[in-house]
Amino acid sequence: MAKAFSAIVLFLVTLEVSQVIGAVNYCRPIVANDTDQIQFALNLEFLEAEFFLRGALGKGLDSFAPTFARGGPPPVGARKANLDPLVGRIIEEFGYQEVGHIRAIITRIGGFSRPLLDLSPQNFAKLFDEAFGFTLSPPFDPYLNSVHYLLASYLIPYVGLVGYVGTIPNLSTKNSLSFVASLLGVESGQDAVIRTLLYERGNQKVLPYNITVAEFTNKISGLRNKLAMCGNKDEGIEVPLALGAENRTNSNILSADPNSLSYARTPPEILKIVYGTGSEYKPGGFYPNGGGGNIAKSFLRKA
Ligand SMILES: *[C@@H]1O[C@H](CO)[C@@H](O)[C@H](O)[C@H]1NC(C)=O
Ligand SMILES: *[C@@H]1O[C@H](CO)[C@@H](O)[C@H](O)[C@H]1NC(C)=O
Ligand SMILES: *[C@@H]1O[C@H](CO)[C@@H](O)[C@H](O)[C@H]1NC(C)=O
Ligand SMILES: CC(=O)N[C@H]1CO[C@H](CO)[C@@H](O)[C@@H]1O
Repeated sequence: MAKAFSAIVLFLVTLEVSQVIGAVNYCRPIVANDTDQIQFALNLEFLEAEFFLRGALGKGLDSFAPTFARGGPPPVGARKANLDPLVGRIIEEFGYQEVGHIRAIITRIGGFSRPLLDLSPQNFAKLFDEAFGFTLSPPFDPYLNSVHYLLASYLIPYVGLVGYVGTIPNLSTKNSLSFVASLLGVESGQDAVIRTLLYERGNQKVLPYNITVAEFTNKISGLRNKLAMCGNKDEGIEVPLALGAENRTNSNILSADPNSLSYARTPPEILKIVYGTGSEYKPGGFYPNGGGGNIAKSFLRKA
């Protein structure tokens, strides 16, 4: 009797949770044409361009390509980061690469206004607190030094990379395929460089916290998996053997599946992560007002 009762309660609770989460959980590709799918990536390219350019140089997209934002508001909260010369040079180059990606997307298929981006230390601090499940003290500041900035950067190109991997099988023309493949190539290179720089520092403490760089990456990856709700597609730089390449190594400089193939994410999964809300219908995080383009907007309309 008690058993049956708790089974019913469990059923009701499960029902309630699944209604809150939404009946459809998109771990499968969505239906959208090539234009909309490629344009979706512009959301992440804007985010990366602004974070990298402003972090390295203290000025953003509008200083290099004023028309690309199409009148969208400037990001809030970004600052020049206190980077060492090597990291500064690398991030500056990444920033220019994102300007190129934005140009390529808007000249080939057209763009949309830059969405409002929140690059404030408070927004990063909130995400990092969520990743750890407690409040870091003092609050995490992405602009404090190279290690902090690299950890903040760990958050971003990887999401672009898995997004491009997810987009490719669903594209219909050869032109689109070759274009997205070329964007993916550079995006994955950026992610690899960031992860390598972090791996070199893997066992260092991220001062002033008593937590290593490797633990930070594991927590951030864990948060992204949790927000996206589609299983393990994201791994830190040091992992148990069972997650390492061929089960033979704890190093995990590249995050990949058991056959060392890149993980893929759908647009809804990506929105769940970059909104920081676990819901593609509920903007927040880096995009306080939500993303641009037909795909992101279609979810906002249904919110
Ligand atoms: C792609 O779909 C959108 C609607 O989501 C439509 O406005 C646009 O015209 C379509 N583009 C092409 C090239 O079919
Ligand atoms: C830092 O953490 C380690 C274990 O992760 C612990 O042994 C050590 O006591 C901690 N140090 C401080 C100052 O809290
Ligand atoms: C690695 O271990 C997992 C289980 O943890 C297993 O599924 C997989 O086949 C193993 N891979 C190799 C190459 O042995
Ligand atoms: C445009 C396109 O190819 N859309 C397909 C993406 O993938 C889903 C699921 O496999 C299909 O239903 C769409 O038709």
